[in-house]
Amino acid sequence: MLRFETAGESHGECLVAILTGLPAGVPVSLDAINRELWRRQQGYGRGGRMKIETDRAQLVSGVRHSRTIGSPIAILLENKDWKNWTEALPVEDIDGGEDKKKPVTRPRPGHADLAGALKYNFHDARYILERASARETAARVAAGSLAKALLGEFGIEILSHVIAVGTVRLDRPASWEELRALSEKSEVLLGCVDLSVEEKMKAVVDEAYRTGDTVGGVFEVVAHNVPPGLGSHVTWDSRLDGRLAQAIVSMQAVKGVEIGFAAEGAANFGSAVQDTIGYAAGKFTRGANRAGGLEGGITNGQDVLVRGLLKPISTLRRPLESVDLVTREPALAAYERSDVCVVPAAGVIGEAMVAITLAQAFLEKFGGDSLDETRRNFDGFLEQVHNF
Ligand code: EPS
Repeated sequence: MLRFETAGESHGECLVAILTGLPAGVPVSLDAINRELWRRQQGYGRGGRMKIETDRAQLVSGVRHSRTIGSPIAILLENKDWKNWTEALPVEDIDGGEDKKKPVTRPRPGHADLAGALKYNFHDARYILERASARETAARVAAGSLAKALLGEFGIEILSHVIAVGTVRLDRPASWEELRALSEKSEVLLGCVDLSVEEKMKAVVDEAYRTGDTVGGVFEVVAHNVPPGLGSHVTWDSRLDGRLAQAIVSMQAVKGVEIGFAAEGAANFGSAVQDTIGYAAGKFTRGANRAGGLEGGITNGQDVLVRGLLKPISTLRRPLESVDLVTREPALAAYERSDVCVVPAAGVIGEAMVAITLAQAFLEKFGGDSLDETRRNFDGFLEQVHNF
């Protein structure tokens, strides 16, 4: 079973990702992991923190001579900002340390501050926000890049793009070639495949900057060349659509998920929504891919399409009304610095979450302690489908 965990706080020493269950023999490239980490840090609308951090993966176990060896893979990511927080967030309490703390007592509406403070019984939301912060997603992306490495061995690729920022929306499908070109860019604006739409998205972010506000949007993750047969209809928790939904909504600031053209489907008659089935040249064909590559919770061989709906970041330069946790007096919510728009970064994180979830389903189906064994099982199944 492929399992992963992350640890680490936003202004602590480092982030940690542990991935267990990858077969031995998967090729691993540090450059490829670091490229994914770089992609996550990009996008118009990022705040001051991204100027401090340059995320680089340090692999401390599970990979030797550029291949996995089957043991748990531990990845460390340094928080460069930690040097500014050593006195505010020490591991051990120190004499006179009280003055050095940076308590957050004015919870931000929309952040985990208040709910977390109530739950964990802190009158300082600092202890909550440090872990709730989307900084944690750097560790997810590092783990996801290893899941991508496994899937890549079987021709499966996963990319993303931005389809909406605020009310500006890309109203046409993006081709796989466009997504690939986007992923290879050395400068990222808003991650939209259409430059004229991207300019309009930029204007929305500029307006948010001007007014001390923030803006959300929608990203789409596409998994390409996915074999049929991942996931299952037989139990509620083996349905892959549900598992992908959990993976995406677990991301900070994501409040909704859509598989395929769900919203459009809900507004139309069945005859216009289902993907018709044909047969040509010894293969089943489909009239469209409105189902987003999943039927009955099982991949059907079409591209898997998953969208995440991201609310605007909850830390606002022009803060909203709140109440002080200690005095209980009305107060404006805390603000130090923040991102204004993170939709392109969320797309990259979404890729990681989809990659991990697909890799889990892939290994459930094909298993194998070594890549060779996994490949034999995979090839055998493809042959069975071919001869169906
Ligand atoms: C975040 C607040 C900001 C973001 C951070 C998420 O950090 P800081 O409080 O240090 O300014 O930059 O995102 C990241 C650090 C990152 O790597 O994506 C929050 O509160 O969620």
